[in-house]
Amino acid sequence: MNIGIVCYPTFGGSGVVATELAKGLADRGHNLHILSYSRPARLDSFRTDITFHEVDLSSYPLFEYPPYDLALANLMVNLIHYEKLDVLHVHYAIPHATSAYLAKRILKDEASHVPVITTLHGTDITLIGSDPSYKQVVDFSINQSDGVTAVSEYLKKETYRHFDIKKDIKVIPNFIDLNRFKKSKKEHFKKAICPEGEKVVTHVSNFREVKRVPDVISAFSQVLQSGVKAKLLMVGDGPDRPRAEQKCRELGTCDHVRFLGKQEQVEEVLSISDLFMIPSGSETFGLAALEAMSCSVPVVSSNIGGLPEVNVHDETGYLCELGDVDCLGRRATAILKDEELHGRMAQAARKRAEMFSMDKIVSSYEDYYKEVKAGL
Ligand code: GMT
Repeated sequence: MNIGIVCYPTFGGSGVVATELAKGLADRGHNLHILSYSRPARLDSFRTDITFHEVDLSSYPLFEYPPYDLALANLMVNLIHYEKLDVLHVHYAIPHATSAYLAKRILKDEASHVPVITTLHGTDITLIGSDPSYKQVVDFSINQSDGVTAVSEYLKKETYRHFDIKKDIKVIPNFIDLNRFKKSKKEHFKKAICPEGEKVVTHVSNFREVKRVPDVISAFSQVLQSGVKAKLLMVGDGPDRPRAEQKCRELGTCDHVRFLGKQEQVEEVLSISDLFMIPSGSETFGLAALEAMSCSVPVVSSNIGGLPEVNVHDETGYLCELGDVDCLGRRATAILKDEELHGRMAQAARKRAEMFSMDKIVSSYEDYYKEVKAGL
């Protein structure tokens, strides 16, 4: 099949999932076209079976805000027409599902056999999508898609709660490349960061407010107070990084905290990690937690959204109520202090990650494309 995949190019989860899906589908012999405003971070090597198409946003003095959704729709029209797309799969509803609707309307019969599949990822529903400025358009565009998937049961329920969706939403969870994300020996790296054999606590995110990064710093400070020798690795960057840095200055823990910025090879950092902390205020899945688990790293997370569908309490780690920093610190300390418990959870984490194997989930998408196409 010729498959068009539309996504945001950033390090954010939806862009990662879309790009990894494109690679997985190309590995199965499909021809992939990725549409975005710049080359996705995870599209890191040259492949003849994946073509990247940059959305061309011509600027004009009249446009304080260039109409990205129109330029994207125009590119979709061209790809359906010239590249003979069989499927158009958009990741993140805003504005991708709306542009896809417009492209199909422009092409009329010529595109009637091309299903538009919209995958909902999270903030397109829970934060931005339900904002009154976008709600009507998002509702309409999801209903106009030929197929709709959500990355967790939680997100499916939230979508029905926020919108008047007439369609069946299929849950296809996010996935992980188990060969890439596995614990590998990085002793030199660990020695450099932890010369005294300290334990490593890691957090990975885009440092937006919703990730509650200052909570990670506070909980880690409790770990240190309990007497555990540890280092905290903060991977990623974003608006709340200064707040997190300020927090460690206030708590006097900066000597034990390293802000590593954005990293391409997160699996290398996870390979030397003993614990992953994700205290988000909202998370429809928590791909970062799954990446850690796949590297045999137990997770301490908040008990919200789709996180309990990934991190199983008392098995792969612990869940704490939202904002309960004390619980995060206590649970992290318990895992780091008890080798037997740590070993058991690390093993269970990897085992749980295997349920989200790339192979299995890419097949689910492939089957879903065929099913929706057959129903057109
Ligand atoms: O988490 C973010 O801020 C980025 C966002 C995105 O759209 O890229 O992530 C969402 O999609 C990911 C992939 O499906 C999920 O793993 C994240 O949980 C979800 N984020 C939120 O719901 C806040």
